[in-house]
Amino acid sequence: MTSRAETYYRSCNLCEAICGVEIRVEDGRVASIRGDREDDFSRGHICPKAVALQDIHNDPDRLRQPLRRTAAGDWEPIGWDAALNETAERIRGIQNEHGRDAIGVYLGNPNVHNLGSLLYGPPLLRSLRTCNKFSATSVDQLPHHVAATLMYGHMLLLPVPDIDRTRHLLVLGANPVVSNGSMMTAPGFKKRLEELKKRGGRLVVIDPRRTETASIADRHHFIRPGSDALLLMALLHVILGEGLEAPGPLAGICDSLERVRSLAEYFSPERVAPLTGIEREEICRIAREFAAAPSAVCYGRMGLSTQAFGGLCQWLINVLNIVTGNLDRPGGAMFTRPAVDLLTGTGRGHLGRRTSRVRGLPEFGGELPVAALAEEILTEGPGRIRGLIAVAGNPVLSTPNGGQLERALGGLDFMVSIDFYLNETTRHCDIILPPTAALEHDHYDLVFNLLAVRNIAKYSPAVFRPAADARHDWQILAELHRRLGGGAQKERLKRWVNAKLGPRRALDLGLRFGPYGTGLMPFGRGLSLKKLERAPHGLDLGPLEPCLPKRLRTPERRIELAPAAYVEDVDRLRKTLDGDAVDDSLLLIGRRQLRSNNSWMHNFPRLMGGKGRCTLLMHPDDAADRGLRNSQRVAVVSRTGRIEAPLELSDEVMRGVVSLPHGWGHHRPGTRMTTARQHPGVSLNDVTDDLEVDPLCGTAVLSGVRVCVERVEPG
Ligand SMILES: Nc1nc2c(c(=O)[nH]1)N[C@H]1C(S)=C(S)[C@@H](COP(=O)(O)OP(=O)(O)OC[C@H]3O[C@@H](n4cnc5c(=O)[nH]c(N)nc54)[C@H](O)[C@@H]3O)O[C@H]1N2
Ligand SMILES: Nc1nc2c(c(=O)[nH]1)N[C@H]1C(S)=C(S)[C@@H](COP(=O)(O)OP(=O)(O)OC[C@H]3O[C@@H](n4cnc5c(=O)[nH]c(N)nc54)[C@H](O)[C@@H]3O)O[C@H]1N2
Ligand code: SF4
Ligand SMILES: [Mo]
Repeated sequence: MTSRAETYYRSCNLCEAICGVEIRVEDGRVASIRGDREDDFSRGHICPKAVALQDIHNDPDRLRQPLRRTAAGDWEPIGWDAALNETAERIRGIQNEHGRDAIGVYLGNPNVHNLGSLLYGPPLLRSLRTCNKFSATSVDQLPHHVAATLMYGHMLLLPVPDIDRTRHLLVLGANPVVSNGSMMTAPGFKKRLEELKKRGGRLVVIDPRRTETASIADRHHFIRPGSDALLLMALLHVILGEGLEAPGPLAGICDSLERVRSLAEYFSPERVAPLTGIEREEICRIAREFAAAPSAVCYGRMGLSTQAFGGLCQWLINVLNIVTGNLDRPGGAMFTRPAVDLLTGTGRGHLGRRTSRVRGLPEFGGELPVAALAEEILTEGPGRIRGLIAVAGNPVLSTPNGGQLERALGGLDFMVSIDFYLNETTRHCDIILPPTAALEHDHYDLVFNLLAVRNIAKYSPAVFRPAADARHDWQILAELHRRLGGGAQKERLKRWVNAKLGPRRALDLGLRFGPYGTGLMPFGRGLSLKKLERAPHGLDLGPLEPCLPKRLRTPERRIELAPAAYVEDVDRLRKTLDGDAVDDSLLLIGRRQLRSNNSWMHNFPRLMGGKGRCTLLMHPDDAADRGLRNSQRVAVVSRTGRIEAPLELSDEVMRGVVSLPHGWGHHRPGTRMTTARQHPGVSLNDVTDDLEVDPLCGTAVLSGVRVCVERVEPG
């Protein structure tokens, strides 16, 4: 047999950095995966997870055929038609008997990394006409969308830090050196930071842990978890109180600056210092340096978004960038001009049109906060969820009070997951529909091009042909839609055509009619899929350019600096200053690790070497106070649960704070993930609390969870 070697160029779709990879295939197997040096955007950078793309492809535990639960509780493989028919029948049966809302939907994170799911998921969801839609957004970036909607008029008008040109980067609650950046697609973040420093720029990090990012910063300040909105208010207090604001050309299109000034007045540095743990002088210094920098950008991510004042935090970050003239200018926070522009054709976002049935949490853009999912299943009454469709999600490990959700899932009449693992969530299913994995389908990043620090576009061809009886995510979604949707003959024909065409056609149209597109001209010079396919390392469409007020989607193309929803919420923030001062309970925060990706990449031996990573970090003085020793097993206890983990003493966490990574807890019975089971760890979300949300937008509070830590007696 002759050996056949081929090289493929793609973007890694595992995280938001979308690094270019070069995949060499020999005799039908991956021979190597390397960073693609000719990809001008990622310049050869990859992290260890990229190499594991082949492990996902080859994993013997990966499901390759639909599974159905038998009466005895085992699993039997079944054919696609049978699986899809039964799924559609069960869903329709539940909706016919109990109403539309009796079917709930949960969409997990990998959906946004999958072109087919992005294109074929929404029509299926709409056709279900259920109010009970949930996703990972409400344990993640929801506050960013709320700010974009309320200030810029569209949930996807998300300003991106222009890190390649800025002179001053103020980071709160993000660890891009490990996470590789989020809501900011910037592969090789560490190198980009080094370049920032080389051009004389400054990096300041605010985080309760001296993270990998903080360690290379010019300055790092510990902050008491959950108090960032106070700090941000105080920064505005200093800037607006000392007349350091300089909104520049934005002044003419912004409303309510005086309102913000008067709101910030109360939050003086001396007032907030005791609660934040950052001294008054330091707060003034952070503010003055930010205002004085030739260009500056403030950026906050998971640690800010998933706290009790996450909504206010993301608003205040935008305000800070605006009043210092740093929105929409090079080196500040800028908007992209992606080749497929999602601003047309997607919802603008709206907050609180409806509320959830049981607790009255606000909906955003048609979705309810996932912190309410379990109670919507468990609480009797009309509109109770009795059946669940989960697509690429593992909410048992990734949403607050996972233990309660697990009990809820166990009591459903029907559950189906589109997922290729039998894991902590899918083990509760009646049917599992496994899609192809990344290397078997082509790809284009609709979402992350929108969030990239340069305007870029790249098409990734499939590396392997899927097995004859395999289905892509989009095919499963389209087939379910076809089976579920009733409607007129014309509608049915449309669905049938869509189920045949696939995402490529929609992508080509999106490119052709996008801002760089060639339209329908067969020989035009503009962008089309064909043109993109001729650029295997991707196309650079240039740096981010100022685009305001044109790109705003507010009625008058103006920016409201003080939307009513935020102004009202400031009262709640003010009250925290009047409350009890800091007590001595411990505040639990999360931490991401380079070789993990949320909950689902612990099944690859290549990423699992070394000592156990699921440890509880604690400051040595806190341990001494409690008589605890390094490496000792401790219990972490909260209202919702109790987990045990080895203690790791380190002064990289501030006093009063403990840290545990999320996405572990693979010991549950009935899963089929051999390697993950050997390194189970415990789930942080067994002790986070579904009742703790930011009431403004319903985002779960995952940071700063009050816990007790106790010694576990051996035996
Ligand atoms: N305490 C705490 N909780 C958190 C976080 C935290 O920082 N702390 N982070 C939150 C964040 S930011 C996020 S995004 C969420 C993630 O929450 P989820 O999206 O619910 O969880 P993941 O761990 O990403 O699980 C993804 C699932 O999709 C499957 N999958 C992977 N690729 C594909 C695919 O291409 N198609 C299909 N159909 N399935 C696929 C995997 O097998 C896995 O079951 O977790 C959140 N939860
Ligand atoms: N290796 C790896 N990369 C990933 C992921 C992964 O699981 N592993 N997940 C991907 C996903 S889905 C996302 S959304 C991104 C997230 O990307 P990031 O937000 O950059 O990642 P985190 O590590 O969650 O960073 C949150 C930081 O907030 C800090 N923090 C916690 N509470 C507070 C607080 O109250 N105030 C402040 N100021 N800081 C606080 C934490 O110590 C932590 O350093 O990462 C993505 N990339
Ligand atoms: S940083 Fe993200 S995109 Fe880049 S190789 Fe790692 S997982 Fe893939
Ligand atoms: Mo995320």
